[in-house]
Amino acid sequence: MVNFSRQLSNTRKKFLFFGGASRGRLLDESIWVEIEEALIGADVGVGLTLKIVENLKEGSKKKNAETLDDLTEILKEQLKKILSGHDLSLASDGSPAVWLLVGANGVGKTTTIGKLAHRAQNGESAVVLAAGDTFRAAASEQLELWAERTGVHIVKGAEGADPSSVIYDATEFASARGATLVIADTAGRLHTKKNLMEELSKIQRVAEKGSGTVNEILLVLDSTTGQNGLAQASQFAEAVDLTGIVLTKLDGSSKGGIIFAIQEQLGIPVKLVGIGEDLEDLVPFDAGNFVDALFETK
Ligand SMILES: Nc1nc2c(ncn2[C@@H]2O[C@H](COP(=O)(O)OP(=O)(O)O)[C@@H](O)[C@H]2O)c(=O)[nH]1
Ligand SMILES: [Mg+2]
Repeated sequence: MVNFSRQLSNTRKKFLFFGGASRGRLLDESIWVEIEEALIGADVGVGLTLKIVENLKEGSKKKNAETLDDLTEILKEQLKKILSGHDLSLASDGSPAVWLLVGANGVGKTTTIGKLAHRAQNGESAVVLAAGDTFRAAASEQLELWAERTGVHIVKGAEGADPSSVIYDATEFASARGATLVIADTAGRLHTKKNLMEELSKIQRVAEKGSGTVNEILLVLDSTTGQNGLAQASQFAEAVDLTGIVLTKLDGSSKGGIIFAIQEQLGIPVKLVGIGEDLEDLVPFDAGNFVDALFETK
């Protein structure tokens, strides 16, 4: 279990207002504006921040909060409630579950698939990778390297092939071999390109024509992009039934606060967090550890 302490060292700087010298500060009228500024500055988002501050005002009365420190404890409870970790699901009948990874270019989709294959291999599931990024030949070669490193099968198509059919083929291949999980790569796409977003809905439909069921559609978001991630997430959520977010590159990011805005505004849980470039650097999201690490004072 990762405690997020090291990975959040940059994001934590945005939450410094709540720690350090002013911790014992007595509550006064001006503190609410300062809290507002601190949360907005930490990428929590304007709408959610206003809501949080309202709740904090109420909570501070109920609990007779006297200092900033007292408020911070109430705030941490609120933030933990907003986030809640969720497991990734497999099909209950042993037929192949399909996990689709979608997102913009360079956010970490292919790397995350390698890490997921590694985790699944260590667990119960027999895995097949589907090289659904047929846009560039280099993309399936990159996925093939991950397949070799993790020792799982991969199904590829020719460059320019229909990604739907590659993913369909992978589910049939998995089914024939009794594999329980297909993890499918897709080409990176801009959330503003309508036809590419429609292609995603097609992939979802076709993947379910055979023996597979799409159990997870995971939007991969680069945590260093901050508020733009929210715009991406809402567009992707319109095109496909997102089941979760993978927040990558949290190591080094200072904009991890975006996680609250996504969860609150879209109701899509953050399921996994990428914390580096190696196989082991993907961890299940744990709200308690995450929030505690944000407010850690050394
Ligand atoms: N530091 C860090 N780098 C990552 C993480 N996930 C992916 N990357 C890097 O981000 C770059 C793009 O990753 P890639 O998987 O090719 O992105 P894709 O275009 O979405 O498939 C690569 O250099 C990865 O090593 C992460 O969690 N932390
Ligand atoms: Mg890729």
